[in-house]
Amino acid sequence: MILIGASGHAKVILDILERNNRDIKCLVDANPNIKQLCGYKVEHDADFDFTKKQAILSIGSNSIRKKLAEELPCDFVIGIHPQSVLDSTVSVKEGTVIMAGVVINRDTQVGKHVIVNTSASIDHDCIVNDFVHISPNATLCGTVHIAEGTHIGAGAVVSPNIKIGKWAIIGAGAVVIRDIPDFAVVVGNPGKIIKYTNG
Ligand code: JB2
Repeated sequence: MILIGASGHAKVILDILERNNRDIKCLVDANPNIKQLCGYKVEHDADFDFTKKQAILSIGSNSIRKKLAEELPCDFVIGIHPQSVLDSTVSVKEGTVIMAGVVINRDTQVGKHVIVNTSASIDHDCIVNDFVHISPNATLCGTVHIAEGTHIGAGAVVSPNIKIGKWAIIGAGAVVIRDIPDFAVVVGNPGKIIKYTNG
């Protein structure tokens, strides 16, 4: 299989794949100056045939992952660290990665090309949509819904039953106690909207 993107996020995913004994052929990066990562060869988009390659998009940007997922003719696969704990009822779609120390509880649904980063905690009945990033140590309490493309910052806490719109950004350490609309940027405790992104 291959990883698309050869920088910091790829290093963490390489560790997951090695622990799962996956056969990693190479990484592929847009930057022709990157020749290798962690001892693996790095190929480049311009002269690489992506067709039917088993792949994970190892790029932290939610919008770039969405663009490449729609463009590239790969077979996207899931990466789950063996030291994560997922209830047997949890569903996870293609391209998603689950890092070390993550706990996901009963009846939660995780979409495609999601990053559930190191030691994040997602309680029961949550819905985490496509291209979301839940950063390290973030906490989603029960029945939280996160719409497409939203970034939950490191250590943020989202109270039970909260709905967060699409392509929002929740700052590191924020505590979200009210529903958040699409494209909002939220910081602080209690979390307040300081501006809106362009999507
Ligand atoms: O179209 C593309 C493309 N666009 C960007 N095709 C390919 N094959 N590669 C692409 N890239 C590559 O993704 C860039 O050239 C770059 O090497 C890589 C993105 O690396 P960056 O250093 O921006 O960060 P990252 O995505 O590895 O990690 C970020 O997100 C993680 C979740 C960082 O913020 C990390 O700290 C974070 N843990």
